[in-house]
Amino acid sequence: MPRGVTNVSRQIYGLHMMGFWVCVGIAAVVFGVMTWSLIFHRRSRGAVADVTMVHNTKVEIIWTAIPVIILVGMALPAARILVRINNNAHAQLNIRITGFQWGWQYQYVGTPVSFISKLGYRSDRARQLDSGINPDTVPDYLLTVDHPLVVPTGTKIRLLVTSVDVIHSWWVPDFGVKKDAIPGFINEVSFTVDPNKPGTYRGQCTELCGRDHAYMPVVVRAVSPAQFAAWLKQEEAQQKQGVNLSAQQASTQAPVAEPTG
Ligand SMILES: [Cu+2]
Repeated sequence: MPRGVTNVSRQIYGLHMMGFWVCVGIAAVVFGVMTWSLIFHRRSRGAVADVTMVHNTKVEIIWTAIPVIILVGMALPAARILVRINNNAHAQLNIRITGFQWGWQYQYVGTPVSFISKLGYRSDRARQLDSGINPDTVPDYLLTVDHPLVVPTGTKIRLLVTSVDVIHSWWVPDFGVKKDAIPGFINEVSFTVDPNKPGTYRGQCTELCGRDHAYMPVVVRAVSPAQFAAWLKQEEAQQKQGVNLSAQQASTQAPVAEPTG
């Protein structure tokens, strides 16, 4: 389990490790007592089973109370963290993610920036049946995309996750984020990438969604807020240019001849 690079992932990791060490402690006590009994209370040492003891209220209360205390002790921090990581208030950037068969659409809410992210070209070529390309020669095989999602570090980002066809799930282990993309629903999740942890983070669709489920990876590039602002500006300009171009094309294109006969 990765410790991850977000506030969310670190809390989940901490919770996981707490549960892990509690289990280790319980195992040590249980197996310790069992091993001690096996060694020092065996028949060859003259031990005789006490067949008259069939009930002991005090012992039963103890072995009921101890697990209850342990479970409540683990449930309290778990509930506290669940509430904390589901707090989507005061997000500084909203991104709508729409899953489809087979890729992701990213829309930066409040800006015209919107694009589709699909499996990288080299991986896509190599994965074809009888492509003749050895996947080992493709860097980050099946884990690259044409247009990665770009997010600023140190910024609370809220994702609004949905789908247009079947259920997908957007998952980036290093972020501690995994949210189902369900048609007709908008699921929310938020996270903040540590300011000192820019980089490229990879994930996958994690809800079996059909034939090409394995071929719709997630790639997120976390950059400094200044770099992000510059990138967003550039994307906005490009998007505008694209709109102008298609408008121009539409006005200059000769009308398609009606089929005759
Ligand atoms: Cu999917």
